[in-house]
Amino acid sequence: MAPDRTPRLVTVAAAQLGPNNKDAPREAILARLLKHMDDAAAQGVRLIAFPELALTTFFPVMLLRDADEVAGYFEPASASRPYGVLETPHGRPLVDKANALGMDFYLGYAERWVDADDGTSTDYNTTLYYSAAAGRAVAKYRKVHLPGTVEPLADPRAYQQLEKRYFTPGNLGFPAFRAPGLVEGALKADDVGVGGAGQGSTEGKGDPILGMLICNDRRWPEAWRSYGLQGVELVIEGYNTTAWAPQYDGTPEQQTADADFHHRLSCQAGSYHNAAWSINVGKCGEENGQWMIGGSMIIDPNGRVVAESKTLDDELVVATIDLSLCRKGKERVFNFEKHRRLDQYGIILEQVGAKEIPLLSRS
Ligand code: ING
Repeated sequence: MAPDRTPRLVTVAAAQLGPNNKDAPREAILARLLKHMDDAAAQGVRLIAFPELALTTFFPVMLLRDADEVAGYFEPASASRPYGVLETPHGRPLVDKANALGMDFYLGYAERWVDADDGTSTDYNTTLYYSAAAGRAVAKYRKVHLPGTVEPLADPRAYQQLEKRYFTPGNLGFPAFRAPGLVEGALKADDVGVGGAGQGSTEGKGDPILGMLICNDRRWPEAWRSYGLQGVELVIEGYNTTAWAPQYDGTPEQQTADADFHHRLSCQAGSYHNAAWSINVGKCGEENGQWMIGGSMIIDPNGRVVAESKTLDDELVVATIDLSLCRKGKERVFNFEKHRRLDQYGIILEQVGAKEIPLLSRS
């Protein structure tokens, strides 16, 4: 019997941002996000993705010693208000707009989680997914792979990357989730008989399975595969990626070309290796005197770029994606159940860093 390839169409958008310079008022940044949502709605978009740390400047490039100044970049969160950002003056308008337009959104922000019991706080580089159909945020992800250093590089000319200084590595794992209300006729748990129809008969028929990554995560295949093993159909990833830095070798042009290439390679490979669509959306351009790459892209489950940005500024990249195109890869080349060999992969979980194998002897 021919596999079911009924189209499961969703119109989505990568809402690329140009620079959020340090002195940019929160209101001005928020206005750009809201404009993106209005422009997206005019094109029938149902799901919009904003970059990593979309609400502020990418402050990890700066060595900030004033605790109050650092605190100003973070959004409140706690067990009683896990999505506190959505209740702030720069978050609530996004919810109101999403509800008015019937549009879901992925939003990157700096999260300060306060423990209700002992009052201690932990800082994460976080994203949330807001579902217009559910009328609430339905998922949170905290960036697992933090690049850069805790202490600033000594070279005064160096561009800093201090995410390990400001954030704690994510502790939520890679939790895939389903987004309701995006595809017609999605199968629900209630529709499956008490005995539960065989797994195969429900695969690729439910509400879309989504996964969230943040920036550097895209360079780690383990992150994508963790979602692939949950049946992910769409990975959303926002980023702020330095185009070049004076401390690295190569001209700014050469470094930027490499940064663009490695960005595209990582995203296309992640989508292809897990037979999933991806929305990859950057904050870019010259922010606080440092250049960040653009290259916001929507990539299909075959690894092909179906839409991409052309500028280094605010730019909406829109595509209507068919989630049923994931099925071929998931049922053939990347049918994990058929082809993966857990008994041979032990080293991947047993070892953190690379350990060179022994030297050859002279004899
Ligand atoms: N930025 C960069 C990124 O992974 C980086 C850091 C750039 C690491 C290039 C390695 C090479 O895109 C963030 N914010 O992770």
